[in-house]
Amino acid sequence: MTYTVGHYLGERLAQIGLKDHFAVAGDYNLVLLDQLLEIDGLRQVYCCNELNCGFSAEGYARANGAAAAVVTFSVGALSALNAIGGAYAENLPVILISGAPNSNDHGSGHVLHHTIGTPDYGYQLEIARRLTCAAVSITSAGDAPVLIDHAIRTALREKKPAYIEIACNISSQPCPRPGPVGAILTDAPSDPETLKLAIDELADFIAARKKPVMLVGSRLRAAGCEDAAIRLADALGCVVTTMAAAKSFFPEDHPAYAGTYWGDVSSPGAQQIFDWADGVLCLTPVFNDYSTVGWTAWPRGDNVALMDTRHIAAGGKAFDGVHLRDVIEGLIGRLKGQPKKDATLVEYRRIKSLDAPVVAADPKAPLVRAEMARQIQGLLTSDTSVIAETGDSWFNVMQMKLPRGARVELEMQWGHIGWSVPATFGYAVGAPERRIIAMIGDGSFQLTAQEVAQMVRLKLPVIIFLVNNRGYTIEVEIHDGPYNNIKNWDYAGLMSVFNAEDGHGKGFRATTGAEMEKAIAAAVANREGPTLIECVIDRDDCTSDLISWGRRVATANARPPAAR
Ligand SMILES: Cc1ncc(C[n+]2csc(CCOP(=O)(O)OP(=O)(O)O)c2C)c(N)n1
Ligand SMILES: [Mg+2]
Repeated sequence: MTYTVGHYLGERLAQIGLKDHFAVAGDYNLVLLDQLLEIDGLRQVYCCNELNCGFSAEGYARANGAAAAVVTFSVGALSALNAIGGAYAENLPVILISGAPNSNDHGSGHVLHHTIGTPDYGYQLEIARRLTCAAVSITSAGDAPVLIDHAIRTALREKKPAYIEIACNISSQPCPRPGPVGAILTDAPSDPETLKLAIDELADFIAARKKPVMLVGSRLRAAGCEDAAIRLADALGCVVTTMAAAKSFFPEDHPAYAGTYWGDVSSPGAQQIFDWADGVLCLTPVFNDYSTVGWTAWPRGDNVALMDTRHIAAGGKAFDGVHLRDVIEGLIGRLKGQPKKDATLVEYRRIKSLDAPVVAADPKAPLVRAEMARQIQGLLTSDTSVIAETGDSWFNVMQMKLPRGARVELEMQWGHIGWSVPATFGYAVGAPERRIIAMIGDGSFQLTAQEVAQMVRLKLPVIIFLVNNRGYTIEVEIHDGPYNNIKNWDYAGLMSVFNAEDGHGKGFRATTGAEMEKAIAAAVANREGPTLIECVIDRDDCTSDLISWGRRVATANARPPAAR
């Protein structure tokens, strides 16, 4: 058998730990798909459309560290690029692979199908360059190994998406086999001198403060520093809070954990302790308008030290070219044997109110949000992953208490509604051993609903809580109008459509607590496919946090233009 460019690409994907890749077929990628099918241990998983294909890969990367999506030129790739923008925003190395025009057509003046109708096909590569950390076009087999390696290596190093387009007549061309995977996993080590200076500065920052707190941000997983952050917290002894987008990136049963810091929609006590602190150690934060609650809760100034993936800033100085894990290890070494900086933890324990137990609602009463959230909380185990969609699902999940090991997946930087359906599919493909629960608003679900059919196809026992509040409630709270009302669907009924003649998905509609409980029991028992539970609640029944946060964000949006 001739070893080909497509084999090379597939083998590299398998080498970096991918057991699956996501695909939608099209004539520019069919031969490539044939080549990829021949790679041992690399399954081809199909999606209903390319937007979903991109988001499925994004979800898989969350479970598995990296992912790949294969699409056809323009009509496919331009849809997938939206999800690639999301992967960039969310720091996930998703490799987007697009079939492309025959190498003989490039520069020939030919107009081809699936293009914008001009003989220049370079626009897709140009767009991809803006949305990825590396974008390459392969029009000769000789260049393929170096270009493929460059794209994958850069994506893995930067934890950002990369783009590879392959001319449709090149993927079956002969190509040497790839060497050891180490060649694409290499990374420059921290500069030792800069590392020492950065650690000195951080150690001074901490020494000069009596009441520090630690804030964990959403790039911690991409930085590979979740365990290191726990050890740093142990060495410091102070309160640790997570940012909303970093929910589950620090164990919630850790004695120093004080919940989510999110301005005035923080967990009880978290904001008070934050405001009382005299220093904030920020690990890999993302400060945007949402995370700062419309810029009302933005830690900055002299009392803030930033510890980012490859960048440290403290005491008015900044350091680059160091790895966060090296910085954390060095800092832990300096803190060894020193008295704990536990003032914020002592104070937090004094002001923290005991969690009032949530009382079950009357099982026959109309279902309300609080009862729905209570029942979902009851499902969480240490092997659960909750995928929460943009909308009130964010705020519902934020209030949940996670057992150690439970994960929450959010897409707070990109915030594409509908992301969660394909991302849940991709996550379930990547982590079949976990209990996977999705919380999705009705409005969001309508964007990408068809990907539930792929969960049916692969018999994935995902549990979907579809919150039917008859509209875009999160937008109602930010700025209401007729555009926030949506057409109702028979969401539970969709499952029989997706099952067709061979599926085992189940759909239930819950209008009371008792109906929801029964549906959950059936969902847990269904190991042959997804279960969708449509939770019917009132249009205005949302968390109070959504209302407070929505008002702040609306105020930030409504700032008048500055005078020039
Ligand atoms: C692709 C995309 N289009 C539009 C929006 C704007 N948007 C943000 S939230 C939202 C409504 C979400 O409604 P739903 O899923 O029903 O959640 P709820 O707030 O009702 O819980 C919309 C339209 C978006 N974020 N992404
Ligand atoms: Mg809704």
